[in-house]
Amino acid sequence: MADTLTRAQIIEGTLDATGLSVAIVVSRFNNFITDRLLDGALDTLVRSGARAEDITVVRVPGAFEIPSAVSQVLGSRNVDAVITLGCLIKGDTIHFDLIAQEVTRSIGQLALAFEVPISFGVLTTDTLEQAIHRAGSKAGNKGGEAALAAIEQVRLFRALAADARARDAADGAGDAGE
Ligand code: INI
Repeated sequence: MADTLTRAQIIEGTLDATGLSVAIVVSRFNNFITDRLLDGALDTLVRSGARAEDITVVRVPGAFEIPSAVSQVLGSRNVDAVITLGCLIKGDTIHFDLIAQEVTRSIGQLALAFEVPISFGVLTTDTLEQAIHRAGSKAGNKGGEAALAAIEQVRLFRALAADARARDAADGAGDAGE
């Protein structure tokens, strides 16, 4: 297995955000949590090489509004990636389940429909305590993780495109020799 992996072609993204322009769509609902997620995402982007001037923060009322805002951003701006941040905390009704499912599914669909990477930093937790743990304390900062995922996907997509071009060029050179 280890030997196969040594000889296999491995394509993966780096965590270099130099020169990238990124939109962050963040919801205000539970803003004491989403503000921390935003801090984590901004900090990670800048530490990874992005310029503050190349980051756009789009605020929406609640998690439910995130997918439609992502769609608008991608239709109107030239960005390399979109980071989505929100916080859904389970209540006593099925409201949470309905919104959580819809938001997750819609962001996934957008990620497939657009060629721009979209990362998922929407917390869906049973309790406020769990959300706090994921917004910069015990369980890290999911905003920062979503930023890293977005950067890596941009670099991966570019590496895949470069690999495809190199293989096309090699095929063309082979054809010319025939
Ligand atoms: N929005 C959230 O972002 N998190 C929640 O926990 C939440 N709860 O529990 O209701 C929530 N509801 C609002 C929703 O996202 C929409 O903004 C609202 O329904 C208006 O469309």
